[in-house]
Amino acid sequence: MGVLSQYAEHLALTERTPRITLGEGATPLVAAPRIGSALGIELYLKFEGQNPTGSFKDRGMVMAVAKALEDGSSAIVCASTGNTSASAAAYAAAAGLRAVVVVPAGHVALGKLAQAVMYGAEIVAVEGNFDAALAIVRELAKDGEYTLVNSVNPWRLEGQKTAAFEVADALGDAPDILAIPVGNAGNISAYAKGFREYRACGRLARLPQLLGFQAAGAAPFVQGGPVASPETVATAIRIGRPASWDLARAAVAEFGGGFHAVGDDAILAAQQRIARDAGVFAEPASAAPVAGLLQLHAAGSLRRGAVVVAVLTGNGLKDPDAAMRAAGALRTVPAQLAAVREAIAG
Ligand code: AN7
Repeated sequence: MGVLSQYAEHLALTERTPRITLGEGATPLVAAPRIGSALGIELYLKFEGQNPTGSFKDRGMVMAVAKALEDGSSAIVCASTGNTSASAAAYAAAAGLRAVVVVPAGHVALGKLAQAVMYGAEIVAVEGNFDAALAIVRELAKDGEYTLVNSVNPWRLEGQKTAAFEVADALGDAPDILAIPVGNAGNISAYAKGFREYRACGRLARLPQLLGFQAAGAAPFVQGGPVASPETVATAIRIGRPASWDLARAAVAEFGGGFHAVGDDAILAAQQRIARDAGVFAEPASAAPVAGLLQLHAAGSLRRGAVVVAVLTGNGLKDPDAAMRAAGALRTVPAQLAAVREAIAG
C-alpha cells in the first residue's frame, strides 16, 4: 500500500501529490524476548531493513520524491553515507527523475553502492566525509536545478514520522523508551514529530523517552558539538556535523531521554547478538541502540520491565564485508561425509 496512502490523513498531501510507492512501510515490530529478558525489559525491534531498498530512508524518500514531482522537478540530489543514496536512486528511477548522489569515497558499504549503481543514479565519490558532501549538495541545490532530498528537506521527516505511527499502532500506545541510532539526526526528529502528532490527535496516552545512540568516534551530541573527523565501523552514522542538531536536541529535551555513545566493538557484538538471539540481520549502525541498551543495563540504568522499541534502521545484507570480517575465514574440507562430520564435531 505504501505510507502515502496508509497515513494520508496524517500527511501534508494535496490532490496533486502523486501517491507513488515501492511498498515502503508496514515493517515488522519483532518481539525479541531472548535479548529482552537478559536486559529485564520487554524489547521489540522495529525492523526497517524490510523496506524496499532495505532502510528507513524509503519512508521519507517516497514523500520527498512525491513532492518533487508535484513541484515539477526533474532531478534530485543528495549527499549520503549510503542508504539515502540507495533510496533516492530507487524512487527517482521509478518516477523517471535524474538522481545525483555524492558520497564519501571509500566509506560506503558495498551493498548500498551496488544499489545506487543498479538504480542508475549518477554517483560522485568525493575525497571527504559525509559532512563535506552535504555542504556541497546544499550549494548545488541552491539555483533550483536540483531538488535536495537530504533530511534538511522537510518532506523527508514528514514521511519518516510514519514509523512512529506504526510503532504506536502495533503497541496500542507509545513504548516507554524508543532507542534509535543517530547520525544526521533526522530520524530521531521524525519519530518525535510522529509521536507528538499522534498524541495531539488522541491516539497516544503518553510520549516515549528518546534514547539516541551514536558511535563513540562520531558522537557530536554526546560531546556537545561538531566532530571534525568522525570515524566508526558503522559507516551509515559516520557523521560529525548533524543537520538536524536543533530539532533532535529539542525533541530529547521535550520527551526526556538522552544521547549516549557506544564503541565500535560493542556495536559489532550487538549486531551479532541481534542476529543470533533474535533472528534479525541488521547493519552495524542499526545495532547501536541495542549496544546502548546493553551498556545502560550493565550500568544499572535501565528500568526493569520497561517496554522498549529499538529501531533497526537498515538491513545487514547491505554491508556483507562487516559481517564476513566478524566471521573470519570459513572452514573448507573435502566433499566427504566424514570430513563434514569431523568439522562439526564439538
Ligand atoms: C542504517 O544514508 O545519513 O540520524 O546518508 O543509514 O536520520 O541520519 C544514513 C543514516 C541510522 C542515521 N541508521 O539516521 C545517509 C545517512 C542507518 C542509516 C542512520 C542512517 P539519521
